[in-house]
Amino acid sequence: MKNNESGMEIRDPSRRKILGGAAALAGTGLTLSLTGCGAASDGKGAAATSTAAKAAGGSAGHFEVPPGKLDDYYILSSGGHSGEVRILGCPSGRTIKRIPVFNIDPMVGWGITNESKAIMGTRPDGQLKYWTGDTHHVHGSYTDGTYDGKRFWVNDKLHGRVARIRGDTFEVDRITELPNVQGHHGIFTDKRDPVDSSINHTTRVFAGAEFHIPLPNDGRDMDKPEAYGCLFSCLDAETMDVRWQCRVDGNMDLVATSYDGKYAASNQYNVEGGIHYEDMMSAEHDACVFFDVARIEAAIKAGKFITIGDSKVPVVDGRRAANADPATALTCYVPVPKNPHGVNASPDGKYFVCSGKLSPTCSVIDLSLVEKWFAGEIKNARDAVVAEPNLGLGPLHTGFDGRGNAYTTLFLDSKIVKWNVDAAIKQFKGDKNAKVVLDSIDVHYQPGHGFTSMGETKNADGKFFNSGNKFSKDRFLPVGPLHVETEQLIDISGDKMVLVHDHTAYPEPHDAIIVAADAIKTRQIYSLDEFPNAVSAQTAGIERNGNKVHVRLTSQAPAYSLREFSVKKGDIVTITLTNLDKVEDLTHGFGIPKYNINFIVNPQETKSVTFVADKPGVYWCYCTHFCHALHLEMRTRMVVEG
Ligand code: CUK
Ligand code: CUA
Ligand code: CA
Repeated sequence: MKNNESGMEIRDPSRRKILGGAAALAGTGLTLSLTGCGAASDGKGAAATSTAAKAAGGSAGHFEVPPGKLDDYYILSSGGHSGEVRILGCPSGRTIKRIPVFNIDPMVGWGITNESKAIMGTRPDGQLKYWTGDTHHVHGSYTDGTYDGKRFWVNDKLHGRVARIRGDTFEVDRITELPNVQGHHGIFTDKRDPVDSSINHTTRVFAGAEFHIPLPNDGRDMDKPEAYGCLFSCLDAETMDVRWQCRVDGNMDLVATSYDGKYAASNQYNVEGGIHYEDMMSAEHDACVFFDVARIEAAIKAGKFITIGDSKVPVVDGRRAANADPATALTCYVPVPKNPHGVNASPDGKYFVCSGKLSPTCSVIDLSLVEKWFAGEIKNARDAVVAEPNLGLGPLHTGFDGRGNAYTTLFLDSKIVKWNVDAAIKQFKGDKNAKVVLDSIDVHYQPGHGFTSMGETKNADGKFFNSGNKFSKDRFLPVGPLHVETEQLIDISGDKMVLVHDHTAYPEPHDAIIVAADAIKTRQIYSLDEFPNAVSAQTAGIERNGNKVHVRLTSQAPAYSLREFSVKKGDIVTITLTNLDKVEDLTHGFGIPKYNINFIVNPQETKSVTFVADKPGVYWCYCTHFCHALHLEMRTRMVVEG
């Protein structure tokens, strides 16, 4: 047995060989993004790891979900550059649903139907404005400090958007593009109203911008990086309008919110405003910036804001120079060691933990001391840091068990470390006997996000920790150069962490939340009157208006209401389809060969598509979703006359 730099046990030196190179370089802070790739491409290393993988166990058979039994939790996971969100069961790890969000998905017709295009946003010519996205963080609506299951939100880092997902159908109902923002990364809902303390549910969604850009980004200041800026945005949870933005010094990475509703926080890794990564690492300290939401909204009421470019959204000044006086400050910058990653709020409401990334530490920020800084009672914001335990190499994200313990992913060490927050505070005060690190477990490999069951609520139950690993190497059958990712579920209910199982993750999820199944109430079918364009037996048929043709169809297994319909070459055809079937899961599809039309209608749902009938001929529109013994016979014939 040996020790690494952080003083922790190394259980398997053979395994460390492949990661050792990475760990050794980590001290320079330069190699974080490179190390995983280096290790992953080391074929010998991969072989050497398999013993350790076995040693790490996977014994917890009692968490198996037997056939026919349901999971205890939903996992809502981002899908990274796939642009989607996934729903998994926990503890099984089974994938239950993929929700198209910023991507096109012919399975449901997302990005194909008129209704989904209206949500995604179109250009004047009717084409989608964007059909790519990069989702990182999913968070839910809260009531009384815990998930109410009503709604979920996810960010799009690529185009600076926020999408809202309905909790009853797990479908996207709104997408908002943030003005003057690039690299929108962190997102979090408020847990109660920051201004009206009688409102105990989510009213706002906060969004941080990671990349500096000219403000506005219209061609000005391109060679003047010092003029670039980053905006922190606040959306209205109900209307999805952007309520306000706050300009900060430095950039923003992850976002967390306080349980009292008053504060949102974002960790910053580029207080330097650097353009190249070495510039972004030049300062000894970066920061975790706290936003006093009530003060920001009061400043806007008092007219102390600007607008930027074409945007009408009020923008307040949250930069250091404008906020030097704590009594009026909108923002508080708490210095933390250089280039931190995730920030997470502890379920007792007391602490925000910034994971060190380039520093082997986590910084524990006491919210009550941040509050004291805003009240002018303490001078130095750094004094709000009450612990900085040394945990290992590459700490990225931290989850909590509700029993005072934290679980931090160590990217470079490929470990999860369990540590006690109170003990870390005692140690920081000088108690040399404080037992901070309680346990650690190898994960496979290079974990990014890690999250606990109900861990971002006051009902954190300390049952499971999910490690979202960035490299799977030898854990699954190889499928060519790119490997699927591994998520590892860990039982954290006892003193020792126990690996439950690996499940695969199609690249590449970042964050997720684990939500108790009983917090979510889904519906069985839609209701016809939710759709103003619903087709009934009376309105079904074909209607022509110049070269615009509207085909109104209903479906009822195993037939569409029209057996055939004719249009003329050049017609602009809209097909509206209402599924009259009322049985849960009795979904029909509608595909048109050669016309790129493919979508489904769930029971009692209505969708429409519009296209130009530019190819004469006979086209069998058919049901793509298996629905009935006569599913293959479920067709209608579209004749496009030349
Ligand atoms: S980030 Cu990816 S592992 Cu976008 Cu939450 Cu940390
Ligand atoms: Cu209707 Cu298959
Ligand atoms: Ca930095």
